Order: sequence, then structure tokens, then C-alpha cells
Amino acid sequence: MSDRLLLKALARDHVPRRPLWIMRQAGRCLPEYRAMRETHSFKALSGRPNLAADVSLLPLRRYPFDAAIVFADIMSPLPALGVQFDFAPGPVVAEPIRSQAGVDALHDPDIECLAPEVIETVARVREAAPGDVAVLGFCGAPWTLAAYLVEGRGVKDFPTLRAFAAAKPAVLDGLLAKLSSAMADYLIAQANAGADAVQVFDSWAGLLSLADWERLIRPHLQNLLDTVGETGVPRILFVQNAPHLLDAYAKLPAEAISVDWRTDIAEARRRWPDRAVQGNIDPAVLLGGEDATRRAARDLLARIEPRGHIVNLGHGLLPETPLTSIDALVEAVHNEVVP
Ligand code: 1CP
Repeated sequence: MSDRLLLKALARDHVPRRPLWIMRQAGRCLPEYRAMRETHSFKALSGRPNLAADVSLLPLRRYPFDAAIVFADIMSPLPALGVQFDFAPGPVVAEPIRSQAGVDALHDPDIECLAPEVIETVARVREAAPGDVAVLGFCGAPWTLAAYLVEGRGVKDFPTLRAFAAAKPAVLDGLLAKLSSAMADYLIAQANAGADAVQVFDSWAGLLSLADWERLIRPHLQNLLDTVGETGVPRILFVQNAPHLLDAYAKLPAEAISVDWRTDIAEARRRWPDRAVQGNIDPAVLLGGEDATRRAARDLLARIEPRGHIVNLGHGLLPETPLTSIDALVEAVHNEVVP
């Protein structure tokens, strides 16, 4: 356990080399994943622990990543709350929630009912992964889940969600409270099953102003992180496209903040000395090929000190990413001589 580089970085201990993993490493840009998707839907793959564990470990057969993230989706625990949805390819919710009645209809699930298939996958991945690889559990942040539940699907700038937040703040508050409590249970179950650390994805964090975020969203995210923190499992908080909220995020109880490429991560590291940071190469840079990737990786390593830094992209890998760009990133990180 102590030799898991990712955990050392989360504790801001000295590392012989920076840990590296990539958001969305398990999916769509691997030919072996695409081959599995020809015969199985995403739901079938993520719903069967033996298959989901295999997919979680696929990227490690090709690359010496320092973490495996469990193959599931942020929507996976929501059937336990009574939510029905499909993927096309992103989540599409059957009955979007826009009223108090919709919030009241959500179940208050027992912890064992929250995606038991994902919990079993975590246990299998921990069992099968090399000892020096950290296993990551994850969930969607309450606001990012609410974005899909209210809007019904991912759309640019989520206008229905923002209208709902303005018109029915008390209903939103009830929705976020239910999501926060369920996600805390879900992450705790993942930690109990063997997850070494957990990541909370707040992909749609940046939609509201700082004042509205403080008033409507922060208390629920804080509750989630506080509750999970009681177990001692390290928490990574991923925040996307929210430059105006970054200092507020860095005050939340998480061991690491994962930032996108718009953020000056070296400056973030200096401003938040008691947090590890994760990121933040632009995923599009990898589409630009090996040389562009190598330059971006070297530049990142040169700008930010190794201690407390987990190398990653600023958001998930894009499906068209050439595998040779991933090789170039791995090589740059592994060739660095850390003093
Ligand atoms: O067609 C397919 O194969 C399904 C595509 C797919 C995959 C591979 C979806 C639908 N989800 C996933 C897996 C997934 N999603 C993982 C597993 C790890 C991995 O792939 O390596 C993780 C961690 C997620 C998390 C996720 N899902 C987020 C947070 C991170 C981010 O990208 O911002 C979000 C916002 C989602 C929603 C979602 N699910 C799927 C898609 C294509 C999307 C986003 C697009 C949309 O909003 O429409």
C-alpha cells in the first residue's frame, strides 16, 4: 500500500517519480474496448463485474499507469434512487426532475442497493490489479448529477437547469441533499470494497456564479466530502471549466484538486500549499500527435514541482486520441529525473 505512488502524491510525500493516470483511460480510444463494445452495450459491460473489471484493467495491459479507475458511469448508482435512463451516447433521463413531486419520488436507498455491481467490480479490480497500482472509485458531484436529472441530457450550458436553480431553489436544495447523501454512501461502499482513493467528478461545476454556487451548491458538496472523509479514504475533487470557483473549491475538504487545462496548475500549487493537484494537459493536445504531447508534458513537468502532483489530462481522453500520443506522455513522465 505504501508503495502506491498515487497515494504518496495524495499525501504530498516525496515520490521517486510522478504518478500518472488518465481520465477515461478505460474506454473508447482503446481498440480492445471498441471490440468489446461491438458485442456488448455500455450498460452490459459496466453491469457485469467480471466484464467491468476486465475493462478497468485493459489500459494497464498497454500502459504502466499508476491507477485503475473502476469502469462505470456517474449515472450507475441512480437506478437505486428510482431514476431510469439510457446512454445515447451520453446519459438521457426518461423523466427529468423539475418539481418537488419529482424529488419526493426519489427513493432513499439502503447502501447495499447503490450499484452493487460497481462495488463488486471495485473488489475484483483491487484483487487483480498489481500491488503498486492504486484503485480509484468515483461518483458524480451532486450538481453534475442534477445537471443530467433536471436537463434530461447533456446540452450546452444547461439552460433548463439554470432556470430551475433560479425559479425553484428550494426544490433544487432537496434534490442536491438526496444526491449528496446517496453519493456519500456510495463512495464509502467503494472504499470498503477496496478503493484506495475516490474521485468526485464535478464536470459541470462552472455553470453558476460564485455567489449562487456558495448559496445553492457548496453546502451539499461539503457534506458529501465531509462524510466520506470520516472513513479516511483520500478524496480527489475534479472541477471543470470553473475558473471563477477554483479558490472556493480548494477550500473544500479534499486531499487533491484536479483542474482542467484552462488553469495555471503551477500557480494553483503555490496558492493551495496544503492540497495535492492533478492534471492538466489539454486532451486535444494529444490529437496533435507525439511531438505536441511530449512538449506539453515536458512543459508541465518543468513548471510544477513533483511533490503533490498527479499527472493527468485536464478532462477525459478524446475518442480519436492516437495511442502513440499516450506512449509519448508515459515516456515523458517516466524519463523525468526527480531530485
Ligand atoms: O459508447 C460508449 O462506450 C459509452 C461511452 C461512455 C463511457 C465509456 C459513457 C457514457 N460513460 C463511460 C465511462 C465513464 N464515464 C467512466 C469510466 C472510466 C473510463 O472510461 O476510463 C467515467 C469515470 C465516466 C464519468 C462521466 N460520465 C463523467 C465525468 C467525467 C467527464 O467526462 O466529465 C460524465 C460527465 C459522464 C456522463 C457521460 N456518460 C457517458 C458520456 C459519453 C458522458 C458525457 C457526455 C454527455 O454529457 O453527453
